[in-house]
Amino acid sequence: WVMTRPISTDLVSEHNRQQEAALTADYDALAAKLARREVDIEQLTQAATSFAVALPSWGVGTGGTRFARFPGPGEPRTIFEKLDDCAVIQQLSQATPTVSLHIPWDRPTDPAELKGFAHDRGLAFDAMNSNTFQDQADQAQSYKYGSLTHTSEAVREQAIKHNIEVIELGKALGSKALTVWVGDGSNFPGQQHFRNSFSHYLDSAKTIYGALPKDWNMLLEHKMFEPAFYSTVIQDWGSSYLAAKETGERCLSLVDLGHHAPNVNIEMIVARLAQFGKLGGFHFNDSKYGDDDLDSGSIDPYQLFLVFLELVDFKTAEPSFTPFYMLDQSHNVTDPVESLMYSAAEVQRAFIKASLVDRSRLAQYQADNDPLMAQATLKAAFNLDVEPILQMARHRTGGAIDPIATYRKSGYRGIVTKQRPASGGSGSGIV
Ligand code: PSV
Ligand code: MN
Repeated sequence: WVMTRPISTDLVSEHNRQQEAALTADYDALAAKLARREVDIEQLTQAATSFAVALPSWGVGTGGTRFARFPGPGEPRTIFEKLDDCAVIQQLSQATPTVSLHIPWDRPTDPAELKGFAHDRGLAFDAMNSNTFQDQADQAQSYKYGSLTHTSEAVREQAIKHNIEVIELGKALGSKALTVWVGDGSNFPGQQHFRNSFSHYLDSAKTIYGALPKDWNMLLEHKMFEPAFYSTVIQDWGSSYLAAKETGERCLSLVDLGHHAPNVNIEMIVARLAQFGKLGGFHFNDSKYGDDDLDSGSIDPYQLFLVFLELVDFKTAEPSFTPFYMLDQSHNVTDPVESLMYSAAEVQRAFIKASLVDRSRLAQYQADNDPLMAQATLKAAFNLDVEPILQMARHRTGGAIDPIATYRKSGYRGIVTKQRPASGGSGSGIV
């Protein structure tokens, strides 16, 4: 078996060779600096090498808003082309070995064939995402007024059936989780009976959970608002926690960073869910105002670092803790391949910085009630430039020291633009 690599390995090696001397110098300097803090750089580089975040299949196409979508050149038209783009991201970044599929957007006609196609490109499948927030051409019931929480049993049954079908597809693809996000809610006070709709959700979730394989997790994703603007059934981590707890042991909460009000202390939500065994996964992205789906770390890298501070801390306490990490972003003005490579590295960077926080000092400052030095301990890690660690991790695993420059040099986008004629659609559209 020989892995299909979309970018010429000679080109990657050549590009890396040109950067190697600078990387060695930077890496050695950082190693010395870390050694003075009694931190072993090799352990961090090892941690960076093992770090992985899943790619959203929907993220490799150009996204849009409800006002417009400006398609980029060479957009993938099929799930196979999407996987080709994901393979580029993985080859150069070495941090994204899995893909999170959205059904029906990426429904495979032959799951075994798709699994083989992914495997040939060094990819596997992460959590499966169901979709009951849109109507499909062939469906009997409409989701206009909800899906898993709808007042009509027939609609709820259709939505449940869809989720079970997604589990079946995921089993064939080697996935281990189902992520459920519903847009159910209301636009008018009085439109919906709050308790009844939540009860319907709990009943539906339990039925879906009944079809979940023993080694799978069900991940419930909350979102404050949109598409329903007055109330949303699973609007916050409290509702998510309650639903996960009612549904079953392997039903956990998933935190999408963009699904909270501005300024909310998301890292504390993370800590709460973790403490009570209900933190199951993440959709990483960044936001300025709402669910902006901006690139991870582009607006508030400190928040991302603080989230990882909790994750690293909890992992130390509970070594079996292995949440699902996924990117969930909409790339409206950039080449999605570039954004995803850059974002994966931003998440990885937050993880590495959080890993080098001096925990015993922090604990001492907390015990001594020394707020200034406690936050200075965090800043000492956050302010350090760990780029050489990320570069070295990529270099050692066959990736690119500078993924974006290598990708641009490869001319991949130009090549696929010739192979993939424009699909034409420039209307509005979510991803
Ligand atoms: C909803 O806004 C969401 O975050 C869910 O994860 C969906 O699956 C995804 O975005 C759809 O783009
Ligand atoms: Mn999401």
